Amino acid sequence: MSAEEISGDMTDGFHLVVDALKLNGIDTIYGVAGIPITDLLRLAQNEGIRYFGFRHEQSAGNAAAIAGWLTQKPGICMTVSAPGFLNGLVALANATINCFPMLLISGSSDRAIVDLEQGDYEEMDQLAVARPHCKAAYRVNRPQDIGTGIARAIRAAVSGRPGGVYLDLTAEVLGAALDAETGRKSLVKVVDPAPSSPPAPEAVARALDLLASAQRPLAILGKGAAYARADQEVRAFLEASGIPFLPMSMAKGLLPDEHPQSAAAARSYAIGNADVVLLAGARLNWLLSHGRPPLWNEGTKIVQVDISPTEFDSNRAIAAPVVGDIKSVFAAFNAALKPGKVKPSGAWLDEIGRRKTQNIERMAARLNADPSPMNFSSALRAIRNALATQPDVYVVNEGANTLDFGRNIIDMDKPRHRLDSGTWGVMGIGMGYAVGAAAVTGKPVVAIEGDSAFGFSGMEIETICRYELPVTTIIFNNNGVYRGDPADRPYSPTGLLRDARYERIIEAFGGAGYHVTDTPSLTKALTEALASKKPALINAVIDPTAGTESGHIQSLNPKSAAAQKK
Ligand SMILES: Cc1ncc(C[n+]2csc(CCOP(=O)(O)OP(=O)(O)O)c2C)c(N)n1
Ligand SMILES: [Mg+2]
Repeated sequence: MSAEEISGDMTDGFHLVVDALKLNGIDTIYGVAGIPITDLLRLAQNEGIRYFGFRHEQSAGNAAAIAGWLTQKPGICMTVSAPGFLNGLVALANATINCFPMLLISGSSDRAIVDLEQGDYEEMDQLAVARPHCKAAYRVNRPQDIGTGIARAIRAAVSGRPGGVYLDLTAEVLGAALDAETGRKSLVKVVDPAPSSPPAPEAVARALDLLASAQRPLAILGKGAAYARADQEVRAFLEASGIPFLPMSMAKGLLPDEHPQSAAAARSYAIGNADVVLLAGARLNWLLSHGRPPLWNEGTKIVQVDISPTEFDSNRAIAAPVVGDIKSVFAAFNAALKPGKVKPSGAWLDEIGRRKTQNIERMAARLNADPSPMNFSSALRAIRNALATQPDVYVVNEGANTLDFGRNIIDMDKPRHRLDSGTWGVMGIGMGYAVGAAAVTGKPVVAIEGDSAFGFSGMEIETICRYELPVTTIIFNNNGVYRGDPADRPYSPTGLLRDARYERIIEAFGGAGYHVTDTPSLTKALTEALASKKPALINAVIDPTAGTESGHIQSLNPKSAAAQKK
């Protein structure tokens, strides 16, 4: 059937889904077409919703997830049943672990057949599979429930701690008819989908008292703080109190990296020696060494601001928990902060400053070197130079060494402009995030990709070219995962094809390809690509011996206890 050919007094599942999405301000869908959602996608497009069709559902899901993080509206990914759903599920799980609001909406096969395992086309109990991997999962079984199903899914994704939500739409429901009036009445416009959650005054007082008692306070800002769009409130509090801060990776730019209170260049010293840490929208997970020694001091007291109370005491005791949304909490902090009440000691600020200068000088020597072939530092310096005058550019970054060096070397000036592998350190987000960011911001995107990382979503270069998005992909081509094959070990588990000409991939789709082997050419290619506002791919040849195993997290590789006992 064609979804448009229905008589005036009747509607159907296809129309109700589109009407419900539009009613709730959803204007973009990312997906891959097929049974049973093809007509749904066509109809959505006819009704003015933008549709981005991908080459793989994981990338469509990643685009939706990052769109959600950038807009505070759930990003929508639509897929076909079983295999398409499973491909999208990785992105849904990744969105959930990163607290990005996203909806994975998948068509599903005939429930009567699926539930009796009678072997339907793309048979799978998708709801059961999805449930452990997302924040909430729902199935709509009747057309008159579509409005409620979408409303619940939207609210679950964006309220409280944001996350991924799965919505199962059976083929039967999509095709089912309903009289138009009943259909209209069944739609739900979600009122205040992410209600603010102001903190309790006593929690605010406890937090400020603890910070006031500190000689050596430190703030750690997570991507939850960036998501909250509390840019002014957070900055005002940190500047009024003078507390030095560290941004987690995707919180870079919440305050500019150049800000004098940034302690990023003295990270270990600052964490290890703080007496009170203000943790805002960041979790004490592996990325912060669980808040434990040796990085952390046992005696450090922690103020934790989080939307989710179950986060407190997750890894160590929290002295001053503050439940609430970051914007409301920092507004309350600002209102309650008396001038001079919180005051880091001069010695603490001086020591952080001294170590920052020392570390920056040490890094400068590495950054200013110009080895041939390029290494991570020199190539990133070339990129940094090209980006220096372009603070609007969104930076996507994945890989191991490419990610770790990239995080340290590429400064961010604006909030929510750095999009990377996140909580899981996952590979494969690159091209999906690039498309999602370009789609919702209309701004240029530069994706800095390890050659292995790029491979996970590389076919989406065609998607980028098809939609003519202003995305420049830079591949750090060191012939492998972490580094190239050693000469005496071809086909090593970490090796990739030597000297691959990745730039020719984009040329196949009409984009601009560059092959660069030195830093001036890299800066020039990137500057040219950004000026063109068109799809480009720069194959940057990096010394295959430059990377280290696992980048900066080598210590997480298991070591054989047996070998150590020898
Ligand atoms: C989905 C997924 N699969 C595998 C990994 C393991 N892994 C971590 S980094 C990485 C690739 C690193 O190589 P590359 O992207 O080329 O970066 P480089 O260190 O060479 O700069 C891989 C495969 C992962 N993090 N995520
Ligand atoms: Mg590599």
